[in-house]
Amino acid sequence: MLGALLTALLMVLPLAGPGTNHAVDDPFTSERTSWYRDARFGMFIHFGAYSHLEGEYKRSDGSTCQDAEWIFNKCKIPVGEYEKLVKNFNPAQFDPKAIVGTAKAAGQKYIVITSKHHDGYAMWPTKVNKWSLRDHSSFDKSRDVLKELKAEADRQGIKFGLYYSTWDWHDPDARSTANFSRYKARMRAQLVELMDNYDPALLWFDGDWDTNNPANPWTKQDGAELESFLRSASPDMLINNRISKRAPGVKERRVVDGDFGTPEQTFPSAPIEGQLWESCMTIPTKWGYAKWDTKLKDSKTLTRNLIDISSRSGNYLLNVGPDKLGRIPAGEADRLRAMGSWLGSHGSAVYGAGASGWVADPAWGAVSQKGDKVYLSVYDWANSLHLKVLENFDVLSARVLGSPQTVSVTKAGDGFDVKPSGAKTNDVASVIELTVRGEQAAPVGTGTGLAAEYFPTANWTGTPVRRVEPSINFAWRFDGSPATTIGPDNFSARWSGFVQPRFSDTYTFTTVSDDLAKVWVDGKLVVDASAPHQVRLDKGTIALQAGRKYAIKVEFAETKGEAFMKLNWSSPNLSQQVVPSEQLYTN
Ligand code: FHN
Repeated sequence: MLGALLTALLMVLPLAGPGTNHAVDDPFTSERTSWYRDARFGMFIHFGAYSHLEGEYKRSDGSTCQDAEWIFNKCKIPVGEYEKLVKNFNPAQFDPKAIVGTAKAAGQKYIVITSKHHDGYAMWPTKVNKWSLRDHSSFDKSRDVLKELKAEADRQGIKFGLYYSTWDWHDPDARSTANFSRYKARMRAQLVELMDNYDPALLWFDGDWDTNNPANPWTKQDGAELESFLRSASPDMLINNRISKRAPGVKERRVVDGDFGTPEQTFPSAPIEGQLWESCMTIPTKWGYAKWDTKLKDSKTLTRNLIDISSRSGNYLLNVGPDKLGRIPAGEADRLRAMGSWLGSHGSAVYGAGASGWVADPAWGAVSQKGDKVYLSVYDWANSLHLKVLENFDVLSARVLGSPQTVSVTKAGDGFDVKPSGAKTNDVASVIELTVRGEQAAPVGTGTGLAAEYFPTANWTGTPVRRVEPSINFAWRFDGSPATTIGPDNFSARWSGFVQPRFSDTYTFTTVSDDLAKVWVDGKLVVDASAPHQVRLDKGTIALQAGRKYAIKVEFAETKGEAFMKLNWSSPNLSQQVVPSEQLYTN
């Protein structure tokens, strides 16, 4: 929670500069992100001034234009007319208990509600302007829907997050390069209000694309500065990757911005390399409420989406669009309750579970793993299900969740044949839980990190700054560098020592780098990203024996602009993480 004095200080104190590393921890393993990685399922809520129009705008010539949360823009509503329409917005039936209750019934563990969408309308009593539910509506002026929802979410044990669009169609300074700093100051002040008043566990930024409809002067540097400010203001808060800015014509987002990636209306076929991820999706076709938007995804599809997503170590942020009175549409609530019903008896296959490196994705469903449990979520039931294995492990026992039927598991070809004795238990997915035993990990290492040399040139020359570096996890961005005596451009680094795996596995080493990087393990060049590049992932593999120490040398150079360097590793027994200090030794 931010105090006014701290806010004022943070808004003027330099939050960066030489010697700053903006990477705060490893989101794959940090305590800060653990609730999020376990949650797997959240409720997105698109609720704003646009909800009042119910997806339809009748033009003066009698024609009708349809959209939802984009209606102001897509239907080219004159700003004065949009303001006039919104003046009648009165979500009197907004009921935080009902909304949080629906999320609970769905099995959703966190909520992310739009505090300000692209139309710039604030859903809280902002002091920054009068374009808000408090000051520009017919709603009860004593109410604060975000405060009510936050209080109810806290009461019911659900994390509370806020969506905020950096792109703003209503504030004229937001599309003016000349006055953009005034808009940024207002944005910063609003974000401080949101942190001070609602203490969000997560900020979900949006509007990061390049456009001139209207112009969006936000830059990657703005995003970097804002992320740095937010990290200082609220260190435990999670931030998504849309805080940055995508380059013109670029659809993909980078894995170096925020804590998690945000594929939308889709999800990947495997875990995203280099960053946590969360798929956001609608139940009908639109995010905001539209009375004509009546083609909803069925609950089986939605539940299987969740199962598939969590089996790839992702989260599912499923959206509801409350109507103009503030009510979740019945069709959306019904589907959420059906999902919650499945989760009620099968949730162990989702919550805290993730991708298993031990088995291949099966055709008959999805496989997730949590510790010594492997969950087979079966969509196409059969009396024999083949499981292709990628890593040797033993199956100690097997059972069908919610059924007394027996299950036999026998080695067969490239894996196991899993034979349930009875019928499926659920039309959405029946779950077979295997209790398994894999390779015993070697004891946790006693390492403290690698010997680091930081050079004031881009070619490893000059007098280096030397220290023991716990891990290679750096986001120097535009202004930071490895030491206060080294500038933000034209520097290089060498880390050397030994790496000690805990499993006998084929390890994948992955660098996330800008500009260049090379990694040698046991004398082998495993990663060669030596051509200067923008932010990029590069990887290579090498077989390693548990407990042994292998020589490792990593080189990095930054010429100009942004600088990032991260060394991750993974194996069939180890989901991706920054190579931790306890497995790194200077000698
Ligand atoms: O333009 C927005 C859209 O209205 C909605 O908020 C989605 C949700 O992820 N984000 C943007 C489109 O990518």
